[in-house]
Amino acid sequence: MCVRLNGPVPVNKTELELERVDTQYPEVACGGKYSPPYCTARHKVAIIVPFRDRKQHLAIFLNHMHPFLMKQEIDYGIFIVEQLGNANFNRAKLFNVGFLESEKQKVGGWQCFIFHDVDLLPLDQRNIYSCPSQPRHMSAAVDKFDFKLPYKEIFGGVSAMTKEQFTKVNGFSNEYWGWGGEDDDMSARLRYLNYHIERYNMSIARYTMLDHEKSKPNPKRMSLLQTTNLIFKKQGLSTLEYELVDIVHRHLYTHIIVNIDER
Ligand code: NGS
Repeated sequence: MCVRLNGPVPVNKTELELERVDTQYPEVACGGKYSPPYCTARHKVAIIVPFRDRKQHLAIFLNHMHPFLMKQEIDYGIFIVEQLGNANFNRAKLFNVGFLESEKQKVGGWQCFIFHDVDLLPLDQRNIYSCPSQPRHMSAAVDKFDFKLPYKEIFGGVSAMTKEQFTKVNGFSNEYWGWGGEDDDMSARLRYLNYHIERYNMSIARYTMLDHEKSKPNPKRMSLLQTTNLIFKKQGLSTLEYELVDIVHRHLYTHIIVNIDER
């Protein structure tokens, strides 16, 4: 590490135009990639962000994340995975798509994956975007929850896994359509393989959440969670199906656009 990282970082939540933000940060290479010029980065990190209909959030997110990550001197790329159509949103399946597609890019070789909601912004520069030896739940202290951990097993919001950890648990489940449960399913997958979830200290793992309407909860989430231990090895990355519509290399992000069907 070449620079000293201080704690709190300012947040700009005012309305921003995505097209305008995309003209900022000349240090970032096409597709939202960055490598520190004067140090050899210890980590090669892909940030995977599921997305639909949140252009304003995306502008604020990119405007916050690039300067934040560049200061950490990591080698990183930001991948925005957009679900087309009006079917229920499937956050977990989009993570699986992002994992596979980011690997297929010309600049691949990611060892560490950060699975990131677009509406969460880290507030402390010491919250390093890397993957330790155990999976890390990054967004432990969110303002919406009064900066307290809602429950011990929570793995939602922002989480980090190595390529090996993610592959061993067979990625996320593809079956969670609508809000809730998919992160608990991943938490259970990790538990079944004897991983334990790590967290930074609550004074570091601080995030602010952007305002949005509550999404439609998935009525099947509790029953799906009952089956995780029986099916996780057979259902996940290994059974992922999607139609890749386009990949666009924008300045501040790689835009992966997909159709996924709810069956
Ligand atoms: C739990 C959900 C998780 C979710 C967490 C926090 O109840 O998927 O709330 O949600 N689990 C179930 O519904 C089974 S939040 O308010 O941050 O959107 O991550």
